[in-house]
Amino acid sequence: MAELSYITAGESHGQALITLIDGLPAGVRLDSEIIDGELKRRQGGFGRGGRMKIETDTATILTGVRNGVSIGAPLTLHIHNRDFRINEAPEINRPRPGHADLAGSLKWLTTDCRETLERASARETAARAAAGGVAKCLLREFDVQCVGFVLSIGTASATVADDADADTLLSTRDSNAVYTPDAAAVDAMIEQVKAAGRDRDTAGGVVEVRVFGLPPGLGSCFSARGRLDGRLMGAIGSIQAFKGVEVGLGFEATRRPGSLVHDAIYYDPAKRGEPSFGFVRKTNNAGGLEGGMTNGCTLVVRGAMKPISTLMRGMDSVNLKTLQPERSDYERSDVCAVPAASVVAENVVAFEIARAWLEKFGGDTLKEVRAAYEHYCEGIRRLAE
Ligand code: EPS
Repeated sequence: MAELSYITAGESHGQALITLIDGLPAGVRLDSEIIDGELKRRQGGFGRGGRMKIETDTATILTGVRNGVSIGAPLTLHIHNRDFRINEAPEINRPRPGHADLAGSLKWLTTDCRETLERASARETAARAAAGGVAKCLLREFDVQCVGFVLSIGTASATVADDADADTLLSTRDSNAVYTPDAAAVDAMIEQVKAAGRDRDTAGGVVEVRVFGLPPGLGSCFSARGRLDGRLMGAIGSIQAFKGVEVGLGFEATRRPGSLVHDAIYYDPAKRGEPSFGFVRKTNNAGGLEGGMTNGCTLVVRGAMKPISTLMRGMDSVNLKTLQPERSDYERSDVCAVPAASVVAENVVAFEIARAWLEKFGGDTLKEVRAAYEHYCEGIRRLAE
């Protein structure tokens, strides 16, 4: 039984994107509506550019499946690129500040940034969203729900209640073009994107992911690798253009005394049937993680996305062929991909949670995973007997 893992392959303007997932147990129903739903949402959001009008991302599951159900073998997903022109696309010699262009060209000893940017492009996040979609097919079996949304774009911020439930977040988030659960913040966020577009500039923002329904004890405090907070930070920090990650209160915790940071523990027998098993908190400043493990509260993690580095107005750069100062290259780009990035963040978090889930409850089949989970829950319920 392998650890749940995935790798992606594929270039922005290559033939296709591929996701290869290993370690998924047999017996998981792979729902195309879920996987393609993630892909569709990732393509949307106010601020996207011309490329998303060309592509219609859907995933074909090539291997590891029989009649729509996983068989436990490696799973391969294929997303076709309509804009497939990698061999004809022109050279890029004037690196865009903020993109992988310069560092990659030096690393791979070339003056053509395209050698690097084709793979560095955030197009790759479609393949990650597909991996997250598969993870969600597992997690829904246990009523675990991951909800990603936009918290801010530029200086426009949403206000989101700490105790909002998943359905409340989803209903507002899915009814506006910036994927935020605060209807009152939508116009201001859209205006931030429009203003950036008018300036031939780009806009960044903050996304948040909450995970509902997690039992305590996923992850481990016994090793650096086992700590789930580190893994989630790594997963979000590895998304293209992300420059910061917070769990729970995050950096705000440093400005408060411990008594106003840590979430006091109470026991409420009426809540024994909930993921907290009755060990309740009045606050969730820890964001559902203590000692690198889930604690039964909602998991809360945020990521900061810088503005996209392909600017219509360009920036000062250097031509790698002539070493003369020139403006950076521009072909086409999004003005803002923060809504799309909220979908990617939701999905990379879903995958990390699924991985941690299988570490604790793993088995060759979904049946065994379910039995291990139920056995564990029973163990917690009987702790104080
Ligand atoms: C990207 C550049 C743009 C974006 C792309 C990321 O693509 P193109 O160069 O084809 O216009 O649209 O994002 C996607 C294609 C996507 O699917 O999200 C970049 O350079 O990072």
